[in-house]
Formats: sequence, C-alpha cells, structure tokens
Amino acid sequence: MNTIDLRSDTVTWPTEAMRHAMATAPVGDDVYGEDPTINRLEAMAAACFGKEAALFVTSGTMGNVTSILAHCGRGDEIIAGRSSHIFVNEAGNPATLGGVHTWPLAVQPDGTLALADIEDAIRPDDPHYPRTGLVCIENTHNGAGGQPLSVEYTDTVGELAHRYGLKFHIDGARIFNAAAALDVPVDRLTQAADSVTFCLSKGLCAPVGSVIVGSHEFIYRARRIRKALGGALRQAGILAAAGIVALEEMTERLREDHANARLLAEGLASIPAITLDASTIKTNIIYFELNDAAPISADDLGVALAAEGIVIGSAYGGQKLRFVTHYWIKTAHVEHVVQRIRELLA
Ligand code: TLP
Repeated sequence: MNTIDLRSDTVTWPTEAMRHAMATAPVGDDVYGEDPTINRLEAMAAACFGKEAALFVTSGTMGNVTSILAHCGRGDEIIAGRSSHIFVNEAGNPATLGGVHTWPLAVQPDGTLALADIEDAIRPDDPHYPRTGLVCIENTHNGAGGQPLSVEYTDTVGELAHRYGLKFHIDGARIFNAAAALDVPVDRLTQAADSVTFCLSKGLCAPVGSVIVGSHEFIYRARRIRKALGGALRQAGILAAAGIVALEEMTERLREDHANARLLAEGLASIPAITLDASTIKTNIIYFELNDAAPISADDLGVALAAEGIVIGSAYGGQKLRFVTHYWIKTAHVEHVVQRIRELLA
C-alpha cells in the first residue's frame, strides 16, 4: 500500500499470492453451481467451521442480512447489540428488506450481551408482540474495541437461544481475530451457532467477499435469498481464489496485527493528550479519545496526518478516534505514527 491507512482492516489490498491465484483461477457459472473455485472455497469454509455447508456472498452486510432473512420472516424480531454492526451499520436491512424488527440490547464493555437482558427480551407468545426468532452476537465486537467473545459465553448464548426455540447467528466478520486472540479453533468458537458470517476482505486481505456457514437446509434457503438480493455471481471464482489464499495463509498471522495494535495502543496511551487504557486491547481495533490537553481536535489531527500519508479518517463523534491494524501496517509504521502523533499533540 502507498499510505499508512489505519481507518479499517477493510482497506487492505490483496497480497501477491492472491493476485496470482485470482489470475489463474479455474472458473464456471456459479449460478449453475459450476464454478470449481467457488465450490472449493465453500467446501473449505464449511470444513473449517465444522458446519454442513457454506455460501459465498459479496460482503459481511450481505452475509448478515441473508442469514437473518433465512432464519426469520415478516413480523419476526431479532435480538442484537445496540452497537452491533447489524443494528447500526447495515441500513436497517432486516426491517427494510424483510419486515424483521430488531430489539437492540446494551453491549457490555467486554462486547457481550448480558444473558439476563437476552432472556428478558425474548417475547412471550402474544399477538401484541413480534415473534422473537433469532439472537445475534458479534465476535469480535467492533464497537467494543474488537473484544473477543469466549467459547463459554458463546456456548451459553447458544444454549439459551435454543432453550427458547430460537436460532443463533454470529456476525463473525472478524471471527478469526477472535480465534487467534483466544487461541481456540474457529469451529469450537462457533460450535453453538446455527449460522456464522465471516469476512475474507478484512484482516484476511482478500479484495472482496464473505462466507456464511450453517446447515444444508439453512444454506439452501440462504442461496435463494442471495439470488433475490441480486448477489448470485457468475464466474466469481476469481474472487473466491483470493478467499482460498486468505483461509490458507492469512488466519494465523492475525496475531501480528494484534501485537502491532498493542504496541500502537501502548504508544498512544503514553501521550498525555490521549486517554486510552492499552490493557483493554485484545485484537486489532483501538478506540481512544483526545482529552483536554490536546492542542488540536481529532479532525485536525486527521488532516495533519493525511498530508503526510497517514490516513486515520474523521472523528467518531467528538474527540474519539478508531485505529485498526492489518497486514499492511508493519511495526515500523506503528513507531512512526506514534512519534508523529506525539509531536502533533505536544
Ligand atoms: N465494518 C466496517 C464499517 O462498516 C464500520 C469497519 O470498517 O469496521 N460486521 C462487522 C462486525 C463489521 O465490522 C463490518 C464492517 C461488517 C459486518 C460488514 O462488512 P462489509 O463491509 O463487508 O459489508
């Protein structure tokens, strides 16, 4: 990359190995089920997550809404976090596309939904209410600073949802970051879930795409919904080829991004004008605030850094910023960024 771009791990460019795999991928028409590279990626994803089947989709957003619409119908309700991507950042798609209502719950600082809150939100069978159909959690939880949710917590939410006859979906856009941070296999981490969306195009560096995994029956319904949403692609093997490299080569190295995030957080936390507890950083996402000692605003800091090729985007309301580490952010970049911010905020 030609800039130091800390806005997100979505900004990652494909690796050389991905570009080569894309250029040489065997392809076919995926709507006929004939793209061998798509079929291979989907088989790999299902095996990796210990689920029966998988479906390639264009984005994490499409993975989540396709899953929600495969589980729920009009008049149903999902339970999701108040700061979850599903509730905040997906254009209200359960409602606009599916007539599905959302009950947003408070997200705890560790990224979880309190079990008592989930249980309280499950509706009794009463014609006044929507029908609760699905519980959604996000792992890692972006809005809580990339907090990874444990196996024990995930199992407990699954048990709770299933006890009430509900389905359980994980927005695992960054589930491989969670697995790396917790040092557990991704299939164990998602064992309790009926469906999982995971992204190839974030820390795993593929240029496009996400995958949803679940039972044969769930993926059968999801495939129809993907078609209805216009997301059934043709010779999409050129995209899946990068996804295969992502699964083969890019999951273990996420630990490097976490180490760089910790280093970055510790450096930022040592700057008096910044308020940040670096000990809370578990994966690749850092939120922090400029405090009263800062001589310039968060937006002005962004403008000053952009002039030097360091891209941090604009403030998340007030003086709050988010930095995300990824494959193209190396340790030397981290040291340089901390030094420049220290100088600009002196
Ligand atoms: N998140 C993006 C923005 O949309 C906020 C980012 O820069 O972090 N689930 C989670 C937890 C996500 O963080 C995102 C993207 C998605 C789903 C959606 O993925 P895409 O962008 O592929 O639709």
